[in-house]
Amino acid sequence: MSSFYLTTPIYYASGEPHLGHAYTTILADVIARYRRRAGQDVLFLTGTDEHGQKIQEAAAEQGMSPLELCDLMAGRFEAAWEDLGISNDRFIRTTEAEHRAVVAALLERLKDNGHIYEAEYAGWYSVGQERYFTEKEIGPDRVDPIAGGPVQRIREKNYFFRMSHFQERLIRHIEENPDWIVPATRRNEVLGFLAQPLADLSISRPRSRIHWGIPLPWDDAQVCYVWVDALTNYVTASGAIDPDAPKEERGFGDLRPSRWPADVHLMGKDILTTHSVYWPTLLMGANLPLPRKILAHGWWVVGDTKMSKSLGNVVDPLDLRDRFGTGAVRWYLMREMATGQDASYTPGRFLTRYDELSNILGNLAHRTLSMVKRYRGGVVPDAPADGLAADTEAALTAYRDGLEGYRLHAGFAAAMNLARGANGFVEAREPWVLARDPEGADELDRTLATLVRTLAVLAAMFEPVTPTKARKLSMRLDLDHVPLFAELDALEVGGRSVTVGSPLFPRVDPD
Ligand code: ME8
Repeated sequence: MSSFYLTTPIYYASGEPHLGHAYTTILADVIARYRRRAGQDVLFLTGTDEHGQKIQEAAAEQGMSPLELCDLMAGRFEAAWEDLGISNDRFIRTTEAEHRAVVAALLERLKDNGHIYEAEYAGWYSVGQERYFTEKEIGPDRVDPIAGGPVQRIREKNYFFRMSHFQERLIRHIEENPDWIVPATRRNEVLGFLAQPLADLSISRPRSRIHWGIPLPWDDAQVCYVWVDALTNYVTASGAIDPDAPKEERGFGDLRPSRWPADVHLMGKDILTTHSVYWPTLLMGANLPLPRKILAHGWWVVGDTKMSKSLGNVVDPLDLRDRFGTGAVRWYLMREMATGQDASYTPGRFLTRYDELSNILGNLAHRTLSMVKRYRGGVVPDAPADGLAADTEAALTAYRDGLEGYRLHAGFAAAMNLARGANGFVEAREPWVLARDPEGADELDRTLATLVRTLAVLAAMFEPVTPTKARKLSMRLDLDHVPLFAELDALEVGGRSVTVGSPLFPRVDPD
């Protein structure tokens, strides 16, 4: 069985889960579910980023210890993911003992390989992004270029990683592997960034300033820089490094049997530089293989403004879920955002996407099942399900291309189009006319069999995005599970006893 390892960012334990975090996590979940159904052995990782200045300060503000805050927030993220139907195999927290030991082992390895040195550093630091920016990046107003927050001037002793040493190798890797960073616009951004000489990376902070971190194995007065700590989570969860083994057997160089390298790291475009420059060079320094793909998706805004706590416009995915259901939130996020581009949340667009579920897919299911009940006593006729064959084939091809090529919006558009086409098929065949015509019995049988078969195909296509509703639909079709793609060809619908039930996606009051 082939395996597939995918990751989301680990979210800062200082903030509440919001629509943006939900997007990346649902994107990962949909891919994970699709791959599992295609027979792959999936490892799907998410978690929380719990060290560093941001957490230390947030905890102090709330009168808690950093670990108390992290326990509370990790619990919130885990609960949110459960409510949104996330099927992660592991939830990692960077305060876990195993992770702390792997970070220490990685740092030690970088040092043993001669890539670490000590120096005095002065620069502009953003606590919001937990990173330094250059004079050029912060501009004349001296603000963090990603979120516009404050930066502070810091001068202190740090240890450095010779990131500059790997610049040429990284550029070559990106040029030789055009699909390594997707979409292409993001890849070009990274290449543009790498056109300037790459500075070395400060990888530690004095403990006198930041106590909340992992101490360097060789200098207890310094803690590991939070991004080096956080990025390492992907290796920790893979099992590639055994920090308890003797140094030469820990897994650097001769890779231990493990899930490393990851097949894809998913993230927003805000943290592309850390993932496509810091992370691969650190891996090169430690003699570890690079991840197979880095996907940076676009940014959710609200109307035309940035989502932010201070503006009070943060969209809570759990609120939407309480009103419309998990499937509706998942569908909206996957269908509305073209994977690499920005998207704007508006209640109107949300309702439009919900209406697709309700008026197209839900309606097709309801009318099909009702007609089987009304015209054939609830038993699917044993007739050739030979309508819509070309539409179904085309939809399945476009769907697979979309889900495997990280263009999920296009894949799901193809699925919804099939449902739309099936509604058109109902209008064209007019089963209510056939039912009154004694000569129409055969055609009515074939029409109903075709529609039921199409619903089974749609259940398979919608399972990754609306898993609960897909299961419900399958049960109503008298199937004991949502069919796998490999099972569709041989699937017999004739003779099954269907149940009509209540609408899958009930109409909502737009107010
Ligand atoms: O950056 N639109 O954590 P974070 C789209 N701890 N995606 C969004 C979004 C929005 N408006 N807002 C957030 C960190 N996201 C680090 C990561 S990884 C080793 C360490 C999503 O809590 C998107 O995936 O700030 C983005 O990259 C991530 O949340 C940032 O989460």
